[in-house]
Amino acid sequence: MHALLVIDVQNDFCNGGALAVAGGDNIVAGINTLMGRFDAVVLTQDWHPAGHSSFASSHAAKAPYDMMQMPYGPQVLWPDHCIQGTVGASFHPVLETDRADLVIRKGYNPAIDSYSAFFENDHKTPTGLEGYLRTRGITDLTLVGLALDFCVNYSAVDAAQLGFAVTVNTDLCRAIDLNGSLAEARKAMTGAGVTLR
Ligand code: VGL
Ligand code: ZN
Repeated sequence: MHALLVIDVQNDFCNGGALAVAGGDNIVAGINTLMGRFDAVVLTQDWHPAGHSSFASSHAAKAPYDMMQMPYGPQVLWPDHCIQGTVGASFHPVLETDRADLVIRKGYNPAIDSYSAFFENDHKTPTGLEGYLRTRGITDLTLVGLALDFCVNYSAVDAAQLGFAVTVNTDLCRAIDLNGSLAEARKAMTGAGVTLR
């Protein structure tokens, strides 16, 4: 059983969004086309409360893209994005969300960011996605979406470490590429046994 995992194809990561990823809009049609070829389709949705600890605006004297030491490790501080219930948090209007078996939300814990669809950034708190996939008999995962060097990367590495056979279709991803994060992400994914194609 092979699932398509569509990471964070939301308005705030697309053209005009609060944390727009260059070319984000251009992958949506291709993702829709892919959906029909899998046994299951899962969408993730970045879903932060206002005032989330990953927002630069939540910290005095911090600007977007600064780093901050959190109890769980270093964290990039982002512009406010994907706030629960806002248009920015909604899926891209062209994404065929009706075809999803499951939508899994993440990043709702005010104190911990969650790049990965499997674990929050403390690398311990599960989202529940692993149990869903296993109980459905899914062994193989293909990942697409935004952003390749953050949420796709963390999700792919966690999935591989959990024992899933993981492919990232990089044509249907776009990256933020912050201070070499794309090259680092490619190395992390390859090192974890993820197939990039
Ligand atoms: C993401 C930064 C902050 C992502 C989410 O989807 O890659 N990046 N929140
Ligand atoms: Zn986020």
